[in-house]
Amino acid sequence: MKSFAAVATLLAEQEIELPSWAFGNSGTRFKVFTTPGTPRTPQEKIADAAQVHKYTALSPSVALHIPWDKVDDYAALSAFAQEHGVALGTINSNTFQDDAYKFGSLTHTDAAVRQKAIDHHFECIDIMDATGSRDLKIWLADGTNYPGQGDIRGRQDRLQESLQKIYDRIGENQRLVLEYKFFEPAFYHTDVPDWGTSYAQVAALGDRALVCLDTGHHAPGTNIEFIVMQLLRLGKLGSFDFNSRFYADDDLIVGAADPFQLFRILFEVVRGGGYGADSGVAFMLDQCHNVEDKIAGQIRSVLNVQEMTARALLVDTDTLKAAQDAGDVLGANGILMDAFYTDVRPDLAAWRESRGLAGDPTAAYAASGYQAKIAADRVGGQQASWGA
Ligand code: LRH
Ligand code: MN
Ligand code: MN
Repeated sequence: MKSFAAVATLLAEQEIELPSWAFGNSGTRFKVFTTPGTPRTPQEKIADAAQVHKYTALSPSVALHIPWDKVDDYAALSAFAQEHGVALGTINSNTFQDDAYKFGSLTHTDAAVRQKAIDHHFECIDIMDATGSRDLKIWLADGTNYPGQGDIRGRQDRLQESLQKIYDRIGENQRLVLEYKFFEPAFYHTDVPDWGTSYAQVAALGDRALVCLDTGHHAPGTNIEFIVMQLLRLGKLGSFDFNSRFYADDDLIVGAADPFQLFRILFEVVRGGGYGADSGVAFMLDQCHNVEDKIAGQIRSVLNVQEMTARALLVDTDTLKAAQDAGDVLGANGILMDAFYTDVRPDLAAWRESRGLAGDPTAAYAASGYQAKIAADRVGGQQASWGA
């Protein structure tokens, strides 16, 4: 196995974008519990996200969701973020909450509805220009509930046409990432259900169109690291929405349900050249904290990603390759498992301290009094417009 010291410089490159909506109240269709101190404005969400970065040095940017984070002046919002030590990142479009989109958005049979959805993306691109954001992330709720309800081929063709118009509008240094999800809210078919469809759609657009992989958007038992490998191999992995799930799109804390899966994913990311500042693969969280404290939940999340990244980096790839080539099945498996079973927490704590951070970010945040202060200051916090 490699030594922790040998991988520490790579760890310093890690950046994990936080979703603004993780800081709002969220829940299920059964109940949304409120949390004291919940942000009331996009500015307060950004201020909370900045706390996560302050204690972990892992999350220098915050993703916005439009219109959930609608403001009058995005350049001013960007300046506000900078003052708090973070930048504004990915802009997420939202075509899943208007009545107009009941039967689809970019795939709709009515050209006027499609244009409304395209115009919303143009507005998102204008926001990106004001905030300096690189990525436009598109997730579509489009789909049908019953066989025969829609012409699934026609919908795919209209999707391509709509995406092309959006892609043509993004700037030279901007990218479009298309997220897939196997079901929900549509249950019979979804227009972008899997990586293959997302790949086919973005490949037809051009180099700056890529796939976004949300770890919670696969059927149980799916080998997600295989998809990671394939997309990296094809040069089309643009970004991750990290979270974890037991059943469907649970949006639980990444690495909480299955840290081994997160390790396997990160191992393939590293293997495929998807790790590091220049890799072009953006790490993001896409989570909700329904019953736990949100800022502490985000701190736990980025630390989970960091821990599994460190373990993935520890794998002795030369020895692994030799074992693989020699047909040493158990030897190869053992090399991977050695790295996975290594508790990197003490090394990470010491390394943080060497960089002027608290060894235990969770404890440092808890001791700061920030949570009590926002609970006292903020009354009537915002509900994230997103249930389960
Ligand atoms: C859809 C999704 C998508 C949305 C977010 C709130 O399930 O993963 O990324 O933008 O949740
Ligand atoms: Mn997502
Ligand atoms: Mn999701």
